[in-house]
Amino acid sequence: MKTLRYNPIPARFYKTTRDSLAANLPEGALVVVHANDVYPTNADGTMLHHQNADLHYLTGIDQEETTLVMRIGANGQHTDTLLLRETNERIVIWEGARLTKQEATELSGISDVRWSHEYQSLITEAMQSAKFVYWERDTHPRRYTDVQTRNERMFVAFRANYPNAEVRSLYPLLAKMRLVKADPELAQLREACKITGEGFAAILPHIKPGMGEWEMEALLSCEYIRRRSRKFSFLPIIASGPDTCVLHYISNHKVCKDGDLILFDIGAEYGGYAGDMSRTVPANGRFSPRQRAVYEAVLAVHRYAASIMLPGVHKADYERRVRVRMAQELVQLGLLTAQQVEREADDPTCVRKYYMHSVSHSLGLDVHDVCPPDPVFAVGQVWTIEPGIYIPEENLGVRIETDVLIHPDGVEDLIPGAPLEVADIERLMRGA
Ligand SMILES: [Mn+2]
Repeated sequence: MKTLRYNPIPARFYKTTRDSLAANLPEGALVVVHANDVYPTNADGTMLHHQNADLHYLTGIDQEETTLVMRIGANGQHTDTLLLRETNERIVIWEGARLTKQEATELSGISDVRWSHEYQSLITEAMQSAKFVYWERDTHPRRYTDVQTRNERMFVAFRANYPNAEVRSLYPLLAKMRLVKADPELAQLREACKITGEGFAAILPHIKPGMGEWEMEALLSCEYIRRRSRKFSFLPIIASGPDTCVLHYISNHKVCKDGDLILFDIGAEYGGYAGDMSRTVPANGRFSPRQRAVYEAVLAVHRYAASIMLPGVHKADYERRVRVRMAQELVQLGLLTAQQVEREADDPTCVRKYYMHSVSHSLGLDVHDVCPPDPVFAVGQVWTIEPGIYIPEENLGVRIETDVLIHPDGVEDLIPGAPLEVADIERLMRGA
């Protein structure tokens, strides 16, 4: 068996995901899902390969130039073929061994594994009986990019050969399936969250005024990778002082000062699954009265959000109720007036001046995991809870984010290893 940095999910899980997908597709459907490309940088340089999440979800194969082809028969029967980059001695010497057919079968549960040069003949053969084509095409509503993925590129070539094929989107089905996490996925997510929280707690005693944000990034990277994470699950935000109000600050280039807050929005990846956590701490280890007041306000909203995230609740209504609660806190802090809030008591959109994002997103293989357009909370879903208050005129921003699993009677914090309370943060920063 191939050894990996992470403990892989057993192959029977991937067989189950393919069975569920097939059960929701009509007879005569052809499913095609490609790996992501290895993206170029300059000259002969490349970026680290990041697998297509749907391919990972259906096969567990974390390797470039991989393709899953599924042919759906009657009553959810399906014939699956995995195409792999053919390995050779030169690849072994320069890049390290790629999966053998045997290893790919052990990881994915697919017995029919071929080399990728058979791709065209396989598609040609499959199209003789296919009635519908379900091609993996990322149609995430907030996706914006000029770069063509391998799935898109292969689709363009396919379209040229089969201009009349009836092509349908896989995205709605897979988004619905991926929203609810199975037990083996929860094990990976728990590990990603554990690494995320424990690694952060480990660096807290070392933070002090005069430290570069990049030094904190370096310490975190060390704590994550030594716990068998491959990398940050997204570009880490380590923002001090005025940049606590910049939502996606990632340059991490400043030195933090005495009296600054430092906002961390960070996560470790484990086995392809993402942790995502935010904590805001005082550079000198003690919150000022104003910093503390804002922190306690965000924490109160966080607690409220966690208390109303229950199975059956519509996410849109949950977001609205959190805005109502946030408005109370912003009035308390003197940032909004009671009159402003009263005018739109049911949904005080005036909170957007200081709280401009939503409170929760789904979490899984992707940090902002795929999700149907109007989700309803249900058991087995994993969401972030991340309210924030940002006051640029005071150089003061606070975000508190945990990842939670929904149970029948409420949510479970998947990152219990990182402090939430002011007293716990101050104690850990004293090294006590
Ligand atoms: Mn998040």
